[in-house]
Amino acid sequence: MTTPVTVAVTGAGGQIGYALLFRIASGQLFGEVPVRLRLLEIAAGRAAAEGTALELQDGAFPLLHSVDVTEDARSAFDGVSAALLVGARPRSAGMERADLLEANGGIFGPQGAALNAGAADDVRVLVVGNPANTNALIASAHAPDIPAERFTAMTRLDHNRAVAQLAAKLGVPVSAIDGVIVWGNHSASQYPDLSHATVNGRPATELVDEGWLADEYIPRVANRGAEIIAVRGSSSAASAASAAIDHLHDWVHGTGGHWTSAAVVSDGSYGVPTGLISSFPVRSVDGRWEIVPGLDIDTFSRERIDASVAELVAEREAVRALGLL
Ligand code: NAX
Repeated sequence: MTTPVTVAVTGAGGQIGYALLFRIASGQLFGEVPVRLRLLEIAAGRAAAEGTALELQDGAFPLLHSVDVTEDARSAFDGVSAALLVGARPRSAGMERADLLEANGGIFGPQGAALNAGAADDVRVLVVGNPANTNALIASAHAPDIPAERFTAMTRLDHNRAVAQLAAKLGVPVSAIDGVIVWGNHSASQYPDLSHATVNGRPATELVDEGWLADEYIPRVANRGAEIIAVRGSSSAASAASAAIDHLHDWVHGTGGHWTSAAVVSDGSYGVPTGLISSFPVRSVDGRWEIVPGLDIDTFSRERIDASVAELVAEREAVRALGLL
């Protein structure tokens, strides 16, 4: 039998965890490889995670080797090849941004240290819990023995939304669309960029007008999370889980010449300060994310990329000032 791969999911008792775990158990991340699942929760979410573990057992997934529920990050991350950091501290009423960053620093710093202590050499980390980019930066800073490029944050949901909204506007299947980019922070400042996108091989910018792009498309994609909450009554869950699967699947198996969007550590490309975890156009080649090089950036795009990156710089300064980096 093939050696099982160990995958940890934090916040496993939450709604994204519930949508995510069954897809991992069915082999959608690593393919035909047995999976050992580790579910990390805090005391308040433990019973929900235990219940999910029972249901995972009832799924009788041929590839599911085992499921363990724990409140201890070191046990959860011991030997993991993939860690999906979903659990985070949400903003409560009256909470300032600095308080939110500090509360999450208290989660992602120790989780980074626990990954550093015990993760497998090939570990890949995807941070979903918000503020995702900066939480990933904090975790990475506490894991000096794990290469920084193994820490990523999720903007794939934003990317998928950007592709789907363009497809809906033009009445084409999503498979007709290529070259969409989401830049910057996973927040309302993100920039969904169609300047390099194609639709059945034709430039998307020839098919949509600038007014729609600036006044409808960009705000709709950037604020889609709020739209889902308004309609559904709770935040995106299955689509977020699906995007997490897409991100890790592509990281492991490659993007086959196409590109997608992911928040990865900046090497200074496109004027994004080195070390920030920012969303870029990326390809996955030989199990590594590569930032797509050499794209022309027009003035409209430059302003929007700079605004979102400025927000990331401010978050980094805030967590530095709090001693979290
Ligand atoms: P839920 O509140 O349903 O679940 C979160 C779970 O995390 C809870 O069960 C809680 O007990 C657990 N948890 C909290 N602190 C923990 C810790 N230190 N260790 C382990 N578990 C912990 O939230 P859910 O809807 O599942 O969303 C999870 C996170 O994803 C939130 O931060 C949310 O903002 C973020 N999102 C990020 C998205 C992205 O595109 N990057 C999109 C979807 C989502 O909004």
